[in-house]
Amino acid sequence: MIAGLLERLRHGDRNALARLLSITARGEQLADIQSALAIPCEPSPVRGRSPSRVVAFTGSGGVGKSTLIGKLINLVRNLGRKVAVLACDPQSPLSGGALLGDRFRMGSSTDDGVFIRSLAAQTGHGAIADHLDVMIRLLETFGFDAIFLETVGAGQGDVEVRNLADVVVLMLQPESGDDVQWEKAGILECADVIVVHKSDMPTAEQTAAQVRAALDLSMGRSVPVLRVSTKANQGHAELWQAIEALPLRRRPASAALLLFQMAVDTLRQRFENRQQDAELRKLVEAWQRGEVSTASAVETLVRSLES
Ligand SMILES: Nc1nc2c(ncn2[C@@H]2O[C@H](COP(=O)(O)OP(=O)(O)OP(=O)(O)O)[C@@H](O)[C@H]2O)c(=O)[nH]1
Ligand SMILES: [Mg+2]
Repeated sequence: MIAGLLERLRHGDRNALARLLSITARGEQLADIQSALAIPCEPSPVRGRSPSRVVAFTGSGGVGKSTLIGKLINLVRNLGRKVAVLACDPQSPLSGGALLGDRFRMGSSTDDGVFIRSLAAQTGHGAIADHLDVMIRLLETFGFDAIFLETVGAGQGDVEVRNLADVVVLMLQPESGDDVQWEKAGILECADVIVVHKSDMPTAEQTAAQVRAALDLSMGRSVPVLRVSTKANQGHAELWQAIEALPLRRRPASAALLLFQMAVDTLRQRFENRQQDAELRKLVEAWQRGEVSTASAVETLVRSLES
């Protein structure tokens, strides 16, 4: 079934894409999906295309991520590119992400070059929805030129998102009281572009100056700090230019790495099937009592999962 769906996805079937994303979001048949993605397709309408640009927009709740993304969708569409959005929502898929969909739908409801999906982020897993890497690969395979991720900034989650995205756009707003937080959490270090959003507010320039000063103090690299107001319709072209000027950070997924991920999934499945195993229980107890070292317990566990 997965191979069939992927074949349809590769030929531009949006229903197949939607179904595969849902299956992935539920964590089902991941090994099948990953192995099917790893097999080069023949013939493929995607071949010869330049790789997708994955851009993460991160920042506190209410900073205006969805509104800004809605605006950028229009800008990117006007350049003739196809764009997909994965909006990670920490609470429920019905608030932030759906709101973004609503906003965009208000503008243009029948555009085939746009795809928006909201995802529930898992608690205890940063601000990132599970299996986001596989979802990005699915959207890439479909042929989107730009893939936007909306994630609520949460320190650790930002670090994770950096591994998935080519470009991380950190959004701040004037008078948010966020300034102490971002300096402490090292969040600035994860950003490739910093947006002071809602720059229609009077203290925006002051905030931008503070950010520039903090950057000068903490890092040697130069990070663009841009003022953008979606309300006043200012700064979006400059933002997109800054994003496009950055190199694509992600390397094409290596087949060896995909295979390794599948091996890990298989081992996890075996482990879950053996939770009640007496041998395993004995090993865990001995380790807890300090009778076997951690290194040796790990070796024994790996060997016991070999078949
Ligand atoms: N003043 C001003 N307000 C804005 C601007 N852009 C968005 N807003 C307002 O900011 C509020 C939050 O916007 P959202 O786009 O929902 O913010 P978000 O970061 O996606 O929020 P979450 O998804 O809840 O994390 C809304 O009330 C917007 O109308 C702007 O450029 N200027
Ligand atoms: Mg939002």
